[in-house]
Amino acid sequence: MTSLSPPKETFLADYRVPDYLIDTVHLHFELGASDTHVRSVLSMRKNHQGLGGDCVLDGEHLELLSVKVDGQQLQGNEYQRTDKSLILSDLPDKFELEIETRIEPDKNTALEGLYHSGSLLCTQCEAEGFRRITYYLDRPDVMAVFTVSIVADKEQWPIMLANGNMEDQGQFDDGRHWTRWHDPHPKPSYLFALVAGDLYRQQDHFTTMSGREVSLQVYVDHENSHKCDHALTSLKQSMLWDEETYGREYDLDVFMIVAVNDFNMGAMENKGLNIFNSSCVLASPETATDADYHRIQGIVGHEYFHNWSGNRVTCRDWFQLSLKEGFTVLRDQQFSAAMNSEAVQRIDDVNQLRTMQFAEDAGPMAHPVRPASFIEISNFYTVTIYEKGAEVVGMIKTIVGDEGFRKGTDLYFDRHDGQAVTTDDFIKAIEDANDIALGQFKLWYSQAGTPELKLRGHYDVINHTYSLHVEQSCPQTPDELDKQAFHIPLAVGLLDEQGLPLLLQLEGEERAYKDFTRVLTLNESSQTFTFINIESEPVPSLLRGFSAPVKLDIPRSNTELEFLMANDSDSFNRWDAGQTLLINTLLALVNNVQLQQPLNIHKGLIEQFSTLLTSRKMDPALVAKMLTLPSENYLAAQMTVADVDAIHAARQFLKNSLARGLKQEFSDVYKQQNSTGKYQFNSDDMAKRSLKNLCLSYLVATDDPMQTQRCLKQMKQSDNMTDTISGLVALANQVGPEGEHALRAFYEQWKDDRLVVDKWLTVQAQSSLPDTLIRIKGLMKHPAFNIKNPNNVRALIGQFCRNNPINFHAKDGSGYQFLVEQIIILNKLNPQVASRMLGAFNSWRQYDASRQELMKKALNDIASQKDLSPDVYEVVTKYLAD
Ligand code: 0A1
Ligand code: ZN
Repeated sequence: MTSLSPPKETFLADYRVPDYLIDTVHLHFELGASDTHVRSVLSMRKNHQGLGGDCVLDGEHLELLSVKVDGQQLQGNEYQRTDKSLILSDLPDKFELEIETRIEPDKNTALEGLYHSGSLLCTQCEAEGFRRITYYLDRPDVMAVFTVSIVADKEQWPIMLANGNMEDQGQFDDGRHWTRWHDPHPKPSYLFALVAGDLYRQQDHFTTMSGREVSLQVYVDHENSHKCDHALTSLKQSMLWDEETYGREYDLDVFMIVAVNDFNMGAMENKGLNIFNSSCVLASPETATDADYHRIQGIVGHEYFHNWSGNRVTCRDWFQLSLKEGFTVLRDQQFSAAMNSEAVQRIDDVNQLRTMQFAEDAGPMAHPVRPASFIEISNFYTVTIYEKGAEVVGMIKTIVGDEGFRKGTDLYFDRHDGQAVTTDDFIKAIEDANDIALGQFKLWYSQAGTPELKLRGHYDVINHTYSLHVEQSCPQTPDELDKQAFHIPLAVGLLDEQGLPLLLQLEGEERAYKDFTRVLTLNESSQTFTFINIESEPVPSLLRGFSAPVKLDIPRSNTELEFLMANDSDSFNRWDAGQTLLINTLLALVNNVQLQQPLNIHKGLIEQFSTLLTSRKMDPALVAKMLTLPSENYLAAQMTVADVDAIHAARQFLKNSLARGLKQEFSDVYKQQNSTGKYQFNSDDMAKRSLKNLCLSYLVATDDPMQTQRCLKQMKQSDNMTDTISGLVALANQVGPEGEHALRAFYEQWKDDRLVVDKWLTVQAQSSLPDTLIRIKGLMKHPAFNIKNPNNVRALIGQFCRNNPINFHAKDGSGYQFLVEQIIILNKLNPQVASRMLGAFNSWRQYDASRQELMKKALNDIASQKDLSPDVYEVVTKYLAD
């Protein structure tokens, strides 16, 4: 975990094929919580494409018990060992290597390799956790067929699972039992998984498109037996959707999902044995919100889709991580859109990209979708690899069209099944299937930074033409100063003064384009597109559906934004126009706060909101999205020097003004949308709840005591967590005894449900009330909190530092100091989680001089620690670099 000299950087340019290959692996586990014995038998051979060096096996935190080559025990002087490897020399071309190691799962707080979670034993091997189980060629381009046998005490661990199909099982006389699993599909070590414990199993089945029966099994703690239905439904939906949309069929007899309480990430796609953070799989109406249901559906889909995009076709090296992640995120986004609302899905995805990924791209950790180097690969499970990666694949889909994309992915899966490949191989398959060249497009993989488009329209009254002049640029990023022009698909439409779509015909074209939206190809730093036969000055609708992950610079009046908000046929752009209007309003208010001038908003905005609220035509979910104010973090990113206090004051002012100006409307809509039926997870009901609870949040902002009563009543009557938590959030952000009472009662009711208790922590961590940090420090000593549990850490520390700007950025630096203390503790316990928490300092250079000074000191305090993990070392040094 720790290192004294600076950890080593790994470069993509240094990639070499492996010197040895592994055909089959036989693993034998004798499980014990404090002492697990692992025997690994590898059939290996020299790779004639390799350079022919020694055989260097990766291994960390292992006690080596024995090494045998072709049955011959090696003496200590016949191999070399470092703290990270086992080196064998003078090997024959083909041999059997047998290694025995001992590991200590209950000392493993990093949660990589084999570890304890409650009474369960489970593994996490991506990216480099397998080397904590045994010595191995722990790299994704070494693919082998695994057979795994497990022996353990039957009473303590009645269920024992590994990848693939179960071949056999049996009992010993001494109370132990055994199982043997075989996975016929060659796989890299990062997809290995093992689980043992006393678990409840819920089963279902799925018949694949070729008629094969697959047993579906979800394993959870017994107390959660009533929370499996949604995951199983989501799994069946995913399997069917992937067959219908991508032609992908499942390939084993069984598909298992296991829920564990201690997990560094959301979930893991181990072949046939997905391991999930319990928060991403368990759901019941009383304990999970609509957002939880939605996230679970998406993550179950995501992990399932990896079976093809990641497992059958995997990554050659970790620089190619986005090959599987970007593509799989795109697939899960498409799936979620198909299961729910396409428009809402796009808005949520873009919102996340803009708030999180744009900030990453503009900060010290900026990296391309295919990075060129890393110190710790765990630091690269980022929004850039995942979300921007998905946008990049999405742009390819836009460029080649839906059919062309399907032809391309079919060829990709077909051509590379069973291989470990690169993003270049992916592009090549799309190019070959569509007979196009994507050479310039590949810059999206190698250049970091968010491109900016400067757009200027000009209407020529005499010639009836509308020309759009576009200049693209990309800001410098730490890794690279000069950027080349990207290939950017820019989807546009034009509206006439009634808001009706115009036919689109570019100069030189014989006839108008078939659709009212067309994709312009930007591939130079400066270009002009001239539309002809335009009878009067149009209003352009630009970057429809957010067709590329770029920022737009286009001067727009409030009137024009209001026009688009009301008329654009592209629902994403309607929302976006509304957001731009709100951002402009908020930034003007921020300015007035800073100048200590009176605050006011123009009447037109209230009228717009009123029209939206009372419109019966629009999907209530979309209305709710449009009425949601941009977050304080996103507003901060729009300022040259972020002023947290002014932003908070301005946003609060706008919220209160809208609340007071539209109190009656909010109240009416609240009542209208307040359905009394039993909870169901479906788009219509979710949409209603989202609008209703948005209205509630505005109503509470009127400071009318009646609204407090409304929250209490909602909490009391609610049969679902969505309504309950909305009431609680409103109360917890309000001064007065009701919030305290509600929090206490909520905890009493839910103290035995750890996922609900995490929500209780989050509500308090996000409270904008001034005593929040004191409260959080108190909560860290509460029995509900355990710093070794990543969900607890994220719910309390993570939410405070990332989603409570007004308190985290307190002028006295108390928020920063608090985070430093936690990172120092976490660095020793769980480096991955420590490094993620550090992310709260990503934008530290964006704040005023005195806050910058305080954050710099905080970062230096971390950097000066002895024994920094590579994870924290890499991020902190990048943050501090000039
Ligand atoms: N491949 C998983 C993400 C994941 C990555 C690393 C993990 O442990 C360090 C765990 C999960 C996914 O994309 O879902
Ligand atoms: Zn993934």
